[in-house]
Amino acid sequence: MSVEERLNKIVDKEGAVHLTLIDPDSQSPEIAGNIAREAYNGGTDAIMVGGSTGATGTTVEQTVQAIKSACDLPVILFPGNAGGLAPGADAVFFMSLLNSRDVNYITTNQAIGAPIVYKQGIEPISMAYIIIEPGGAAGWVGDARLIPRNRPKLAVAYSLAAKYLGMHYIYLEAGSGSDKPVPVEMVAAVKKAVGQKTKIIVGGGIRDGITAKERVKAGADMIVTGTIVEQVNDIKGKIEEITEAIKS
Ligand code: 1GP
Repeated sequence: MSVEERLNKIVDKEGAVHLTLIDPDSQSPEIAGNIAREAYNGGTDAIMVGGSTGATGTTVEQTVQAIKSACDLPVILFPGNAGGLAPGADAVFFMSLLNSRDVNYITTNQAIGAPIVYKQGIEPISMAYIIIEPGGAAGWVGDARLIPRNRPKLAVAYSLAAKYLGMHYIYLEAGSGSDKPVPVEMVAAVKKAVGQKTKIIVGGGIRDGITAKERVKAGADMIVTGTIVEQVNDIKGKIEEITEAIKS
């Protein structure tokens, strides 16, 4: 079964998927492996590996290896650019930052990265990346024309464009460590427009079960959390709080 099929099956069966994001630039591969194991014990469904800065080459490769040996979860690359690709992962979110002003983040890194993905035999999962205010480092690095938080219609417009372009997943990103997660009204409007088949991922600034659950109730199929695993001592307990809140 492909990683995409596996994730979609979890959405069907359990109501939502939880993804733990590990930035290889934030800790040693060994600690990344420990975080992944704890998140696995807390019920997370897959590990994403990536970051906007410093997550390239051997740093990514060694982190992927450490996570693979620490737990039995799929590892999905979440590259900031083509340099974030590395062998050993199960899949890659093959994404285009649709609301970027910079063609590098819309199609050029994708063209540079595609032959690498092909050669390494990593499963590409087609994804639109849409950055919402405040946008964090990803918004700045990706030169995104940030979608205002009070303009759900603009998020819907980009999301429908993503669907019509054939993308399977749509990631609504508020930015890592954001003080404001993507508004519930925006998630609901996007889900209503794109329907069941296109999966909505929501991340950025989600730190507790209630915030995650509200977004799943609004229509998010997958929730990403990253920063919290770097902040709490009880990683398993924190991830459990979120997975228990979002799964039916
Ligand atoms: C960032 O959406 C992810 O790309 C996760 O955000 O670090 O705020 O959980 P946090």
